[in-house]
Amino acid sequence: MLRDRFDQPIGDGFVHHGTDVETQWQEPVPYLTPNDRFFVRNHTAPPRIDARSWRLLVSGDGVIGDTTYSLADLRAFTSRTVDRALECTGNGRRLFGEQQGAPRPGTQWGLGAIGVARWTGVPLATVLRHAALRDDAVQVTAVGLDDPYVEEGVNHGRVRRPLPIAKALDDVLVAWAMNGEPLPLDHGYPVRLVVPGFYGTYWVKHLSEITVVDELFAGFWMGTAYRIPDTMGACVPPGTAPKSTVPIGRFNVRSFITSHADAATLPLNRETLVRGIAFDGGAGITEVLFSADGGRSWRTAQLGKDLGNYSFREWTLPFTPTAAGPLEWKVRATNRLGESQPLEPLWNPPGYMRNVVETVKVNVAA
Ligand SMILES: Nc1nc2c(c(=O)[nH]1)N[C@H]1C(S)=C(S)[C@@H](COP(=O)(O)O)O[C@H]1N2
Ligand SMILES: [Mo]
Repeated sequence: MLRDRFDQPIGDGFVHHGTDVETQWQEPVPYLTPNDRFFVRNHTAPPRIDARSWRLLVSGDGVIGDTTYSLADLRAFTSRTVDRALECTGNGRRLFGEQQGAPRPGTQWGLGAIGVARWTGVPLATVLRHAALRDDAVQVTAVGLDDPYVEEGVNHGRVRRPLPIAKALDDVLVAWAMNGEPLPLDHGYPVRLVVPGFYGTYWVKHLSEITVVDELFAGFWMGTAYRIPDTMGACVPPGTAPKSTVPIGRFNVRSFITSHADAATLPLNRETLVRGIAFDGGAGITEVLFSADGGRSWRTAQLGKDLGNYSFREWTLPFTPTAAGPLEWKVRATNRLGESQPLEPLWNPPGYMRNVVETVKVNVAA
């Protein structure tokens, strides 16, 4: 259960991490993640907003004058409904500690800080053009209405995240519905951004203002938070202090085994169907390889139906163990751009954008 009132706690079916909750995989993984199973990342708490008096303000040097929109104004534009995955930048962070012996600070997510939902809203491009966008606009910053985020006594202000103008005009939605229902409190009621293929930090919830600027904004939310070493293309050994950083952007290619967890037991000489999901930042998954021997040999998994480049790509592989004892399973996906997953993790101080080939350790019963 997800709360629809403030006096209710978020219910069962989740792994709890303070103000955040993590999805527990169901088998088979549903095509769309139900609202009451969808992970939540709240820096503070959802604000109390009356949708009737709520307004979105579009302002800044990048537009000719300020414009405000009510929910009815937004709904009056031509809307779109799309299926898009939302992944937290820190998804899998706990595994840096568990699997690589290099724990990272922040929400200790397993692999459940991702879901796919059907979002309905108006293209941000429609709103920006209606608000008379100027040619020299370079960046669009969305601000949320939840309380300012305070970390170790430092007030970083309200959650906000600047988007490059090209992405803002491409496929971003100003959304009010999730899986056919009004946005739940914890998922951004009444309106949030949907930023296809980009990590969750860009998907600002409880939207209040969109500021369009003709100069780049830095500040905490862009200059400090959610950045990774610019060496992410190469392997950085744990503990390396990055010389310079770049903002995080598109989802990395990833794949998970969802049918079996660590310490699962399999019967000897009997076929087991191994299954899981793969996804990337929108290019589309073309291949999933599975290893039952810790990465020494690989077999090609069967890909499920292509449900669109921003949905999960299901994969399956029938496997018959022929000897008793422990096995190390690994899964590795590749996308249409030829991007794949590294065998060694690309380590970074905040534990972002994990996409190392994950390992599940199972046992074959004698
Ligand atoms: N206003 C607001 N927007 C926010 C956040 C937040 O704390 N406040 N968290 C961001 C982060 S880090 C993520 S991963 C996603 C999570 O969206 P969800 O809670 O709907 O799953 O929302 C983003 N938008
Ligand atoms: Mo996140």
